[in-house]
This record gives sequence, structure tokens and C-alpha cells, in this order.
Amino acid sequence: MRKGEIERVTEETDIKVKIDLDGSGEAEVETGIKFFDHLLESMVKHGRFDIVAKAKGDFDHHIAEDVMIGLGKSFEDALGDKKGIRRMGDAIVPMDDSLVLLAIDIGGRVYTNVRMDLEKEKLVDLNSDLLIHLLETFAGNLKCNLHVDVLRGINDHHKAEATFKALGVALSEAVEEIGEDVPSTKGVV
Ligand SMILES: [Mn+2]
Repeated sequence: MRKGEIERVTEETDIKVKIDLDGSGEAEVETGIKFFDHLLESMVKHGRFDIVAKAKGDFDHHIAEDVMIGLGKSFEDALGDKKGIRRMGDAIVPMDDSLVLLAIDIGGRVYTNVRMDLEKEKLVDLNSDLLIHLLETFAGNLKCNLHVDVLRGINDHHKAEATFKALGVALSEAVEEIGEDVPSTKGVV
């Protein structure tokens, strides 16, 4: 049972995140930020995880940030000692005009490099400048390397959505169980 769960209450937010890595793409997402919900639902659908993400809080930056902390930590929780997983995953995902390359390594080391080049200030009700920060927050809490390049695109909605679809696809590949060994020459991840 590869499941993880985090509840976190601070002065700023109240969040609850649950994940089942071996799900079917069911998302129960209510953060009060419509576009962020849309991105999480896209990620989950294409990663075929089941998640619950419920959040309340003061404003979008804190809510989305704390949900990504919860998501990263519950992924880590669900993976346990990471025995038998593929560990690396990647995806090249188009969405109409936009094309995204994304690679991940859930190897216990944190490094992120995200290039999205969004032009609009807002994506519906989510501040665009948050997206890079949200991906960094997720990677920091899952303790992974994450590289994202939006290779091209015109529409910011498509660039962002393709990025989260790619994250789902790459994560699904990385957490796939392919053996019994710890996926590292060090013997520990
Ligand atoms: Mn959309």
C-alpha cells in the first residue's frame, strides 16, 4: 500500500493532503484557487495517482505553497525506503502550441531548474510568478531533482497545464516498481 498523508495547520493555512501512488487518477481537490485545482487535477489524471488535497487559508501564495509542501511530503511518505522504484522519470508533453520537457530523479537530493517564460501576470486566479516557486517547493519536499523546460509555446495556460501533465507522467514513471533493490549504487536513496 503506497499511501501518504499530511495534515498541516499554521497561522496562515489549514491543509490536508492524501495520496495513493497506485490509484487511477481520481482527484478530490479543493484549494479555493480554481486554476491551481485545475493544474493538480491535470497532474493526477496523467500520473494516475489518487489524491485528496483540501486547503483553506489567507491567500493564494500561502495556500498553494503549503499544498505543494504537503504533496511533496506525502509522496515521500508513500515511497518509504524507495526500494524497487525506477527513481528517474521524464516526459515530453505537448498541449497545442506548447511543448514541455520535464525530468525528475527521486534520489534524495534537491535541485530544481525551471524555465517557463510565462508572460501574463495571472492565470485565472493564480499569480503566474508562483508556478516556479510551487515546483521548487514540491521538489524540495520530495527531495528530488527536477528540471523543466517549456521548449516553446504561445498560450500561458497551455504552458502551465502541459508542465503539470508532464510532472504527472514523469512521476508515474519514476515511482514505478520495477524490482526489489534500492535504486542506487550507494545502496541507499
Ligand atoms: Mn486547461
